[in-house]
Amino acid sequence: MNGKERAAAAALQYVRDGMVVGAGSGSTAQVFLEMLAGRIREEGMEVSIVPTSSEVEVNAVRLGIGGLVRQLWQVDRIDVAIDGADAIDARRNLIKGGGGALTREKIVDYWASSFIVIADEGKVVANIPGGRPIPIEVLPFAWRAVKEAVERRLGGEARLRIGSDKRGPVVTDNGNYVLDYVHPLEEIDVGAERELKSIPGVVEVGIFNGSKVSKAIIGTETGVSIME
Ligand code: DER
Repeated sequence: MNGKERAAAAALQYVRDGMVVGAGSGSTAQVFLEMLAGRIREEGMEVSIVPTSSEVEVNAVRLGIGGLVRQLWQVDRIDVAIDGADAIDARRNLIKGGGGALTREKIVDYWASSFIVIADEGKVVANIPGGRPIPIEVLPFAWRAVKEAVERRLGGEARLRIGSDKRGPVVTDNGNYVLDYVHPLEEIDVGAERELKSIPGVVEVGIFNGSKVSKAIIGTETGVSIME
């Protein structure tokens, strides 16, 4: 097993029969979903799955558990959300949004009774953003205005995310664009989440406050370490 697999396998133990599970996006969360599908098939475990992106919905159908998918408005709670991260620091602050799903992820992750992050040790940084860009979901109408405002307030550069297999800007599941903001310093205060969110046209910011993270499971080549 690699770090992602070890973290995903460890997270599986926090899922119980009858739970409503928030399913994160990205490759690590996909490993978790595959393992969860296995438990469901082999043990007849009954859970509801709330996807955080169209990627997760498609994967659930592909894994034969599409019938367990519920839209967020169909459930009255999220018992546990399992999600990845682009970076995580010692206070469990996260950078998320590398996969462009940050808005639905934050809604599900922050609403969950328990929010568990799974990542390999390569995602651990001293302080966020740890050299990673900070994704910002913006209304298409406002992308240039937000870009200018962010650069004026915080310095650095905010780049419109352009598709690799799709020409033109990446469009999120919510019909918005993404700016990848490169902060000029190694560290950014977690309060920047609120400051950036206050800019008109910003839909969501890829800074997740560590106070919302119940635990982080960091997978290594030899085992897992838990941050809580
Ligand atoms: O987009 C996201 O927030 C994902 O969770 C991402 O940050 C983690 O993706 P990975 O598990 O493929 O590295």
